[in-house]
Amino acid sequence: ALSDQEWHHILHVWEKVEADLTGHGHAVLIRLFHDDPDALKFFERFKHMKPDELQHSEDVKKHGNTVFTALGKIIKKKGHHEAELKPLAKSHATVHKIPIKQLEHISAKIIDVLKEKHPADFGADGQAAMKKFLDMFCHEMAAGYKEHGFHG
Ligand code: MNH
Repeated sequence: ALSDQEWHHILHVWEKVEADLTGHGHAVLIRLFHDDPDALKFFERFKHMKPDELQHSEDVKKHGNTVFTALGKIIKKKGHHEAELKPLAKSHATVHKIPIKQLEHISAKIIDVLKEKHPADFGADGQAAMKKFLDMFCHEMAAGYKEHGFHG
């Protein structure tokens, strides 16, 4: 579990993120698709797009907002996020079929983007706390996956 101090660090940088959830989510998706073209294959709606299209697509921006809104809802529960995480694990296991490896990839991109956009509000302690949270998130998603018989 995370300490109060760790949640404080995470919520501190998240307050900055919330000024532009779409921009942050979009930046993370673009980074994910660029660094790991395999990630794009899971998105029926985006997989035909070229890098330049992805960059400008309103649909990709909207999905960035969807992802970051969901993540923010989980973060704000400070560990009491069962009700938010369970449906996400279910959809990603049974509908989207996203390997846990991909969740680990996006987690690394989230940290990279926050480091770049908020150097003053996301120092070593904040980065460590966010990593701990995202590790827990991936771990709990994997546990949820197993309940649905998906061993991605
Ligand atoms: Mn993901 C849909 C949140 C990581 C692929 N994702 C959704 C939805 C939410 C969401 C919310 C819409 C509701 C639902 O279907 O459950 N996703 C997240 C979060 C993370 C995440 C919070 C991690 C952080 N998702 C990933 C990763 C991939 C992925 C990693 C693939 C590499 N997600 C999808 C796909 C959809 C989706 C595919 C369906 C998109 C569509 O509408 O066509």
